[in-house]
Amino acid sequence: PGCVVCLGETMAVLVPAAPGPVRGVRTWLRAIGGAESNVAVHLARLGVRSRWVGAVGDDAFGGAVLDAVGGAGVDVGGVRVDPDRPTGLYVKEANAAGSPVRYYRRGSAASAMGPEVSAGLVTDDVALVHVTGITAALSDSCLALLRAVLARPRRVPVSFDLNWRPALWRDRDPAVLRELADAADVVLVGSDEAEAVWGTGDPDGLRALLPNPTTLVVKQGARGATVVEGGVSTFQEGLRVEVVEPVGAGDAFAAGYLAAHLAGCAPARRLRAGHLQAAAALLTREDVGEPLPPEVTAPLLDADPATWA
Ligand code: KDG
Repeated sequence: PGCVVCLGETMAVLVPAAPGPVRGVRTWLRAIGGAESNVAVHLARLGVRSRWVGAVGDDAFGGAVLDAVGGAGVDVGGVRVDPDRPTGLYVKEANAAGSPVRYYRRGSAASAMGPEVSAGLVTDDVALVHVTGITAALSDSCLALLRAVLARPRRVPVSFDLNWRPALWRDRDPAVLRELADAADVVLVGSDEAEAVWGTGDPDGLRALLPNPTTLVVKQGARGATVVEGGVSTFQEGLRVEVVEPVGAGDAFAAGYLAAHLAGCAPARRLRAGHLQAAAALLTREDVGEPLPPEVTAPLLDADPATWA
């Protein structure tokens, strides 16, 4: 299959070296995180070619982001290095309950991206463009960029993950998220976040709100997830894991799901592939943790990922 382009902001992340309230922490683990580049990293690990497009500052955190994402095998050749604005940063209090986050990203390099970034985004080798609702909240120019991508000038399909981040929407109107989601081909949403933004997390209710996407994927927490496609709903249970830290699990799910989607798999298999990636992410305090070993994953999928098609 072709390459997946993941477009969005990636930041440096500070996580307490030992769990505890942020105020008292003096020793930090510096990781990196960005919903879209997390998806790109997981895709690369699954053997799917991926490219991350975003912007970082000409600073040490930007360098660390490029090292980490590029080092994972993702093409970072299209990332803009902005000499005038910093790389975004966020701090998360890593705990299993929900990890409150604090962002330091206003005026970041990525927030200055605009529709000009969409020109040249889709080259001939691109099979899918992946975006998320986070980008819509970063700035007016980022919202315009998202709209330009969803207008699909090159007709390449777009997947959209809602990724509701209330802290980013305090002075913006989230109503735009419905328009953006409804313009995509594949929409991924969590039932809890959909409930918060749209008042329903139920797959049928969401289908009524978003009639246009070919595929709607609703993640229903620990219970499992449902694909609604062509009027048919397919539910698949999740895997039971002892959650260490949940941030990043949705991105891992998206990557597993999209890899199986690109391989032409049926809905149940796509959902299983998503659950498997999510389980690995739930077991780590970083946004993108180490992959689960094949002896764990292969029996869960009934087959080696290399033979998915
Ligand atoms: O999905 C995980 C992301 O939320 C995290 O890596 C950081 O992109 C991020 C954000 O904006 O919250």
